[in-house]
Amino acid sequence: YKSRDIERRSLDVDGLKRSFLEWLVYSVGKDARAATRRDWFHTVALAVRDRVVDRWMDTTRSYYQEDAKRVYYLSLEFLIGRLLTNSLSNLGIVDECRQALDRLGLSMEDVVDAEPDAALGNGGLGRLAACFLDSMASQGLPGYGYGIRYEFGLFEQRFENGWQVEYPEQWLQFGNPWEFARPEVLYPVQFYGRVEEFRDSVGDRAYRWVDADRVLAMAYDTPVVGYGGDTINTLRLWSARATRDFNFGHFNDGAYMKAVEQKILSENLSRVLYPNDATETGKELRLKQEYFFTSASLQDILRRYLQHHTTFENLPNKAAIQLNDTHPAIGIAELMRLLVDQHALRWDDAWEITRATFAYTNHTLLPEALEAWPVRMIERVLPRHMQIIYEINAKFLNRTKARADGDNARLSRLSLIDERGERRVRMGNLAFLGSHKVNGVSALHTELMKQTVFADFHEEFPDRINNKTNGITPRRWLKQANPALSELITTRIGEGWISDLSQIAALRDKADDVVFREEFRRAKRKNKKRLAAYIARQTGEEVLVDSIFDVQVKRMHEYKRQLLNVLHTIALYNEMRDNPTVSWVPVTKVFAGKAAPSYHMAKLIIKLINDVAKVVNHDPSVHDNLKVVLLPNYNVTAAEIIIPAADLSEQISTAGMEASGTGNMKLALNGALTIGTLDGANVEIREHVGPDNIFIFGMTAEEVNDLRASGGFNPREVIASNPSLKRALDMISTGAFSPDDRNRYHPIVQALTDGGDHFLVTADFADYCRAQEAAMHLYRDPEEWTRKAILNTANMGWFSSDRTVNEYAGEVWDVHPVHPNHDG
Ligand code: DL6
Repeated sequence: YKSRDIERRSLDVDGLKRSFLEWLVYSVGKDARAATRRDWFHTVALAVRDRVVDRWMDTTRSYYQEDAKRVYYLSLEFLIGRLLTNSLSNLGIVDECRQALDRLGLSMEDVVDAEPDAALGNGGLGRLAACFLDSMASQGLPGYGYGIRYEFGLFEQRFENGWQVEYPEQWLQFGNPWEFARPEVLYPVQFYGRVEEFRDSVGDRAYRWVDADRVLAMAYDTPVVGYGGDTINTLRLWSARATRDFNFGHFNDGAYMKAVEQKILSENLSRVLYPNDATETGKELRLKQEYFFTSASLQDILRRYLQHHTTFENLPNKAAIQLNDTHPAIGIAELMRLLVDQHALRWDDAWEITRATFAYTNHTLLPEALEAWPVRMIERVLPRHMQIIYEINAKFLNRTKARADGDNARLSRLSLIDERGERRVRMGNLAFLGSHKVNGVSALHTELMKQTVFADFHEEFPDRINNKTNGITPRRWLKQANPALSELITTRIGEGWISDLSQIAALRDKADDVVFREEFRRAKRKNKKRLAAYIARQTGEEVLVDSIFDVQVKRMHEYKRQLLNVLHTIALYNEMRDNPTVSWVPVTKVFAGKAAPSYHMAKLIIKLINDVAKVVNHDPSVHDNLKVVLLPNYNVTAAEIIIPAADLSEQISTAGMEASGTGNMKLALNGALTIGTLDGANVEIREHVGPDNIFIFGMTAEEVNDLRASGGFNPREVIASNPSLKRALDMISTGAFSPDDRNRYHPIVQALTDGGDHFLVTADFADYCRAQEAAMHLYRDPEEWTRKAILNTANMGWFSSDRTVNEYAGEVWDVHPVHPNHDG
């Protein structure tokens, strides 16, 4: 037994190989002859998991023994991606694993490719949560992620005749070797019912929530391996289970079938992730999901706290709860309910504790994305919470200055209840009021929060809003995704950058080193070949490796302005056709991204990109100088192939609308030059990489605001004065790309013309084309291009999510690293 125990921890090639063979036979139940790639993936994942478990328990035990303050990151989304390379890399055994597999006649790539991509998120917000998990563990911070174990992740996107079609993403179909089911960690979560008033033991008025439906939340834990393997944190995801009443009840025939239906309905809570990005649709199931995971997480947090404490006044000293957007904001009312109704605290004490425990991150200012639940729905689904929200609101409004000043308009803006039209609970206001700190995700976004959505709250609580510019983990987004570049960097400056990305600044000097530039280009070319092969596999299209890889990868959304890029593509296509003798810089336009299934305009834009690709890619008159590809099913795994290969990074949102962006950071870190507006974190990227090393164009957020406010913007005038824009739009509207349905793109043309062009695509078109020309001109000078690319990589150190979480730890959470004891 003992020797097996040692075997399980062994990190050398022989030990790994023996473990693989043992796991294959005794856990996967196959022999080497019959094993598929998937079997091998499960085998290797289980063997790697073995190497993590002791350290995981050490970590948890150290937190417990030190009664350390923990941070709990509550997020409806964790866009984790694959974990095998990540775990091997953070444990420092990638080569050992490769060799062990090699000895078994297996290729590491094949095994890695058999892992499904865990897409439990839509886009930026979910991926940020995953980067934070990596950074917290890598910094030794006691951090827990809490979320939902969706049975189906974000849908799988396929193109059928150029249109997006959604298929279920069955990532759990063959089991998940990374997780540990915890059937004993089970919490009841209630819905519906009514509230009963009664007198408590000292005669005070008290409330209880009765006649409610119950669902159980069951925990699944996934270890989060920090870099170096010292700290292994926990991601706890909740799965819905019907209560035992169902399993052990006695039914007559009719009741039995009803009960089975009931069981299925209650377990639907963790069935599927809502595929929205920046738009919410007010669905009851979504509200229930939010409450489900928040309530289970809070019960778990309180249980952990009560292992060391008997009263609650120390809760804020032991637990920091971060709300990833308003999705878990109902937690503020839930903690109040738990403290007041279940633990009999006085309201004011409970409120003080709640506020000191929670902090809230806002990720968008788009009005349609600000959650506001109908009062009638909350009253029905969570009746006690509605009462609590009213009470919080009444006490707050009674105290505000607005009341004293008689400023009713301000008072109604501050209210938790929006009284215009159907009455709704403004979750942003609840999150703001119930938190001691509220942050935006880039400097510009935080400023705009103060000026717009939270202007009144900011006036009321001037110290509460703070900025925490997003970051990305250099482990996944440089070390793992880009081995060619990361090995080159390590040979020149050592490997300190992996855990302290500020050290990458040591590359600045190398930008002037001709040999280094050559090597940097070689690494990029290797990545471009890899992407070209991927493009060929996915789309059948052959692209020139030496063309500019001009990349726009992100969710499809009008504010992100894929349309601006498409219009430029068409304009460039026309220029190339008009001037066939000019020696053009070849360009490959790479797009990828999913559209929310109900977002018709975004889906039409997808079809347009595919239609434009069909025409451009098959036109011999452009001599392969222009290719357009839209890669299907963009996810973390695809991003890891696309991003390291990019030359040009498209970050072209209407200024003021992209809260931060994180793809912009990943691309610049991998040596792509940004073409972008002064929006979100682009502003800070420009400051760091230097204005000479980025292509900035377009209106500023202030100019956008002024133009919109003036009401004087007329897209028709702009179009009429720009022949290349007019020609591109005419082609779209007359069916040049849709001969089978010439009116197909009428809604797009309409939106850009008589619709008023809300996202100012036409307004920024000319300057965007100027910036594109500057990029193409620079690309003709490989030395100069590479010099700037190196300066991008070298100057992105500040955008590590390690920096971001350290700022949160110091300024919001007040949590400190704990060094687990691995000797016990
Ligand atoms: O903060 C992460 C990420 C930002 O980088 C993006 O700019 C922003 O659009 C995104 N927001 C969302 C919106 N969802 N909500 N709510 O994903 O957050």
